[in-house]
Amino acid sequence: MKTALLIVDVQNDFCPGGALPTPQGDRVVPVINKLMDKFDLVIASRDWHPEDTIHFNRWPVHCVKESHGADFPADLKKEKIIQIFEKGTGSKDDGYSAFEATNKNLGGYLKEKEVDELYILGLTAEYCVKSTVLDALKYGFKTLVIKDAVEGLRQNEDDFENAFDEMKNAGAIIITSDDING
Ligand code: VGL
Ligand code: ZN
Repeated sequence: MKTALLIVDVQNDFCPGGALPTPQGDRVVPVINKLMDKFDLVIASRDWHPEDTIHFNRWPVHCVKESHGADFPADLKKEKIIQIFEKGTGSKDDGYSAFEATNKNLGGYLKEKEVDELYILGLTAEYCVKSTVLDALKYGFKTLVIKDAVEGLRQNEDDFENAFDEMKNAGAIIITSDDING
C-alpha cells in the first residue's frame, strides 16, 4: 500500500496578508510540516495564473506565476515536496482542481507511482481543496481529508462547513492530523 500527501495551494496569497487570504491559512503550515514524514510521497499543487485571465473577473489578482504571492510560505518545509502541479495556468481556465494541472498530469502520476491512498489538505476548503477531493474520488482513489490542515476563505461560515459535508457525501474520509501522528 502506498500513501501520498497532496498539499493544495498553500501559497502566500491565500495566507493572512495575501491577495486572497484565508483568515487563518498560516495555521496549516506547522500541521503540514509535522505530517510530511508520514507518507511515501509528498506532492503539492499551486495556483499559477497568468497576469491576464478570466479567473480575475471573479477574484482579486492572486498567485500570478513566479510572484511572491504564488510562492510557498517561507516556513513550509518545501524540500520534502517531490513534485509540483501547476494549475489555472491558461487565460481561460480557473483550474480549481489539482487534477487540472497543466505542467504534469496528476491522475497519471499517482497511478504511475501506484498510490492507493491519497491524503489531501491545504487551501481553500470551499474551492480548490473541495474540487481536488471530488476529482480524486472520481479517479477512484481512496481519499482522506485532514480537516485541521484545511482552511477556507470563510466568506460565509456555512460554505466552509458545507464543503466538508460535500466531500464526505461524495465518499471522502474526514480525519484529523492526530489520526496520523498517533
Ligand atoms: C482558490 C479561489 C481562486 C483556491 C484559487 O485555491 O481555493 N480559490 N483561486
Ligand atoms: Zn486562483
